[in-house]
Amino acid sequence: MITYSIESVTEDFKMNSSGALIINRTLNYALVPSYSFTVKAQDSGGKSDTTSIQINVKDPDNWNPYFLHNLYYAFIPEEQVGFSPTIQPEAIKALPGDPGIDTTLTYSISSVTPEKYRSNFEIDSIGGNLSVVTAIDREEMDSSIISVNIKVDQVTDGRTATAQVRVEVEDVNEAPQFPPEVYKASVFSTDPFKTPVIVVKASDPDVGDEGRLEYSLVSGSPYFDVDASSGLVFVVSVVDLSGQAATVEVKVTDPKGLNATAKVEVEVLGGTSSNDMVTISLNRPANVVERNIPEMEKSLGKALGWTVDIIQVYSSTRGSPKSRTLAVKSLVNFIAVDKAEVVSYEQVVRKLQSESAAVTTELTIVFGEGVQFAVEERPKDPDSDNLALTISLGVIVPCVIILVVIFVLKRSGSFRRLVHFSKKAEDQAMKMDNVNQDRQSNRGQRQ
Ligand SMILES: [Ca+2]
Ligand SMILES: [Ca+2]
Ligand SMILES: [Ca+2]
Repeated sequence: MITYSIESVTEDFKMNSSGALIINRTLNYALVPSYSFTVKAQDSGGKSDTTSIQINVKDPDNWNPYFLHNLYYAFIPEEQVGFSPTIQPEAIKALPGDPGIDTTLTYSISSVTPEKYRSNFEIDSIGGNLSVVTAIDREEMDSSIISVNIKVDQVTDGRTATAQVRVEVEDVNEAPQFPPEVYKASVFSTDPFKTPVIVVKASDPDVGDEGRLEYSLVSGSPYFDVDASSGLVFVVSVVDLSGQAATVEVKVTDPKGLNATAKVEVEVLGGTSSNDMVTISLNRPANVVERNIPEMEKSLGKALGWTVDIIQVYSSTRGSPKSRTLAVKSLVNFIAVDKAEVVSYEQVVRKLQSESAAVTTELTIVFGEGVQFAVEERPKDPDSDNLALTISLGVIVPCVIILVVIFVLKRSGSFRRLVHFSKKAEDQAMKMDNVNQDRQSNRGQRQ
């Protein structure tokens, strides 16, 4: 009969007499990864032999990997690309649950909330470094927080762990912007102080900034100025620029000092004086004519072959009491422009007479059948007649005082128009609202 025994004694194994090797207690790879010992077989006569046994303990890896923190924090500035934020409380790191296993961990992003920011983030699969690959616009976000859910995979057996990075997108002040085009406008050299030239309008990406943008001129000018809040560029005095082109540079500044500039090219039409202004009368009320100024300019322009710019529309009851005896009538002051040159009074009157039929046909399209026009007598030139000026001052002054005149930016182009409106203050306020709307819409007309 043969009996078996372990020669080198270990408490972890035992062998029974029939030769079965038995695990005596739980093996721990971390403590003893392998055993080697000798076993002996012996017969009843005392003869024996030995052999060596090598036992390797397997590490079963029954632990998931884990992140050192369940929740990480990151702060990123908006509008930045290729940015790797500093992660708090420390850099993202995961470890295998079983330290004895040499396994590869790979990091990935499992989901992002809100989902639309999924493509904005990337994580380095080996190092776990989180980066922003597409800029995030803070102004487009409902909340400044984005949750990036990350995952680590243990390549060998697919065991995983998850964690979250709470990303806070920080607002950065951005500069205001003008549209890229150059603003173009025209004024007459005789235009008085405060004549509107054009409205410049910048935008600012930052919430709340837009309403607090301030406009100013890049350098002071004796010719033009700009209203700080509305962006309305207006004439100071352009009489010295007659026949020239001027460039006005307007700066817009946001509440934190970032700015942008825009150029306004202003053509100052020279040689214009009241001498070039032609007055015609129409048998239509002034308010009807006012409403049809663009159409009337177009139709007159078509009949005369020039660009017509209506300067003023008023009721014929102004001035001479004699005209009050007439039926409804309005007077229209205009100039004709041919290739940026103002056409002389005489030329315009001659053409109005020679093209009378064509003018009437065109005006009929605008004002309907029965419309009639007549060329009004040329007003006296005050400069050439000082005596007349002195005598007529008593008449002129009251007329000037009761006239409330405002300027309207022409919808079809950059000339501005002077329209006569009601004397009443509330009417004026209402009309100024309209002017402001016109100014706004004028922005879309830039060349
Ligand atoms: Ca932004
Ligand atoms: Ca911003
Ligand atoms: Ca800003």
